[in-house]
Amino acid sequence: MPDPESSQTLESLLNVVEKFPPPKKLKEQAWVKSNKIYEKAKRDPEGFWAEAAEILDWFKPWSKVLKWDPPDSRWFIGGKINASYNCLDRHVKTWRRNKVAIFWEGEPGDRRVLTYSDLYREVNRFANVLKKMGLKEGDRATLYLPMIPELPIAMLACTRIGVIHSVVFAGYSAKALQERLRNAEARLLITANHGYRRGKKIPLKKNADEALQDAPTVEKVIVYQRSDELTPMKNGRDFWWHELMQTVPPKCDPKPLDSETPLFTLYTSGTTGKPKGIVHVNGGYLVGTAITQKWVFDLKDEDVYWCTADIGWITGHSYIVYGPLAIGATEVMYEGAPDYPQPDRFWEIVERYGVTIFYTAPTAIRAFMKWGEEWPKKHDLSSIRLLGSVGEPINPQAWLWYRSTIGGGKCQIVDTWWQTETGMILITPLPGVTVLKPGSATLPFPGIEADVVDEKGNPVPPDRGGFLVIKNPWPAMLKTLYRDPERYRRTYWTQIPGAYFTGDGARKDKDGYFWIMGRIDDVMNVSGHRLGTMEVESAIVSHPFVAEAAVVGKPHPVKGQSITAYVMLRRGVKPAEGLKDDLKKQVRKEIGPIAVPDEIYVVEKLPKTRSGKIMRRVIRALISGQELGDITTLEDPSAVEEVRKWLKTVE
Ligand code: 7RM
Repeated sequence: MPDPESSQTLESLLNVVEKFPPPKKLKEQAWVKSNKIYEKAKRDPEGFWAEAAEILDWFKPWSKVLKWDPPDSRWFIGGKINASYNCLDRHVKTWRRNKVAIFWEGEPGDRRVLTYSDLYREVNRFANVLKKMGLKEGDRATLYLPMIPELPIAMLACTRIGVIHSVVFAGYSAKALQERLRNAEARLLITANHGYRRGKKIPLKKNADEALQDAPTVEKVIVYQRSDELTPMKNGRDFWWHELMQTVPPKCDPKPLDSETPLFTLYTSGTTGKPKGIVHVNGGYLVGTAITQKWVFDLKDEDVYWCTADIGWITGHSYIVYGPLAIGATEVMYEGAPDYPQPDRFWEIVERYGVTIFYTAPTAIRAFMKWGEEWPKKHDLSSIRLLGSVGEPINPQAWLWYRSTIGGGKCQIVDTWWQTETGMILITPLPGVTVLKPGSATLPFPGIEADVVDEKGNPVPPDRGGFLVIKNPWPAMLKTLYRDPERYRRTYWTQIPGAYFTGDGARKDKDGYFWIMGRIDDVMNVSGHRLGTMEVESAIVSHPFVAEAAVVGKPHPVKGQSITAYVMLRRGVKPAEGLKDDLKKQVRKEIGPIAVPDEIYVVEKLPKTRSGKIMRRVIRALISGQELGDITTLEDPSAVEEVRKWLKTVE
């Protein structure tokens, strides 16, 4: 078990910053006005979640809120529900039918506005397309699409008929897509001829063709035509989205699904080279995302909400697709990069649509700081009333800059801690209630019991580092890992007795506020992207010249972490000119551009423990310049010395 104290950051600094109580105006109109809700939820968590579940429309009410048989949870037992019905049908029956659901903007500047009725029509038809392709409840469809409205349309169409979607981030390579198609045993792949990123075309269909060379379960491919550019189509396998849409009837009834039927799988990085297929189900996930969307973002019908994440990650699933649409929100969706064509693209969008709630990642905020205030200053951002942060710890300096420069000094910031696995936000301020401390995700959401413990599961004293755990079940919790229940149990439920192990280190201050310190396992967080060190290592090792590799995350002022790789070559191989570039290419090919190391060092040997494990943690601590005081209790001190010596020979 790794030592959480080794990832302690900025502790003394964090203690001295100012506090920010909710302004009166915000408090008066907020959905949650009083902190009594915490008491209430604590007294009767199941009653609390039962009430929360009223936020949705159920075809059949559940008979029991929770059956908790650790590590297996069942929520809203016996209930029948449909996500697409909740996100669409129930809104088009009301005044919201012509309300804007999505203001969409493509990177090249194309724009589309979709009302709830528009989305409803597209989703109905596309659900019929899926049926026509022979898909039925329980089948898997993999979605490899850019940030275009067709992505949420395809997701909702899947949920309409009980098809389990598996979205693969469009920045992943053909190889990574192939691995995910194979693991999910997908019958259908939905993609586009290409996407756009920083003005360049990303050849999605070409990648898909490459992936499909060895993904035998995939029978058919649907291709959305993002531009006029054509792509080779394989007869009998590949179909154009727009052609299929013309061949099907306009209506498709939503299928009432059991609360516990899978809604989607989403792959995320863990501590081995093999990504984990996180499984979320219909009932609990939708309750958890809808209630947090409403309360954490204090989202009202009049708001224009914008979450800048990519739907390829969990943040986009929960807080672009299911959360906002379930509660009938109006939102912005943007396809491309924040600095294309210029570093004010986001602010131009905020101004154009009058965004009122803006949710982004610390890495983006630090990039904006670097680019300079002149870019946001060019635009009228006064519509913004609430800010959000997610994906990694936000340093107080970035927090304060975000509040003053983007929020005009008047906005609260919700720093939301959660994970792919948790499905919903678990540690967060409630904007009308919580006194903020810059850099702290503050307190567990009502009904959530989080703590900071040692490896035996005992709570550590205030202001001491430990493992962040969740002590009771919550509705949007993952159910299992796709086709690997044993890994599910082992990864999350055996490390700390009686609790869900998050993999994060944290401390709690005297007021009970949580300060998340980041991952304590072999998972990196690079520009808010979660990547396993072993995933990157196995990509590097797949190069024929490489014998072994050690990959570590190193603190980086903008990205949070950057990737450093130490590489040992096979016997007889000389480090030739261009080798490092080849290795970078290899990683790009195996995983995608997000995983390419910033630094690669060719070394003679790698420091290992006696049992043969690479001492990544010691390397990481030393290259981060961290205090090693506590590492020695868990690690052989001579190992630390050895790595220290070894590092000297490297750089
Ligand atoms: C939502 C998401 C999860 C990991 C998690 C943390 C880190 C996320 C925060 C944060 C500090 C936050 N899902 N993390 N949010 N750390 N403060 N507000 O990012 O599965 O991709 O990553 O991200 O380490 O374990 S994720």
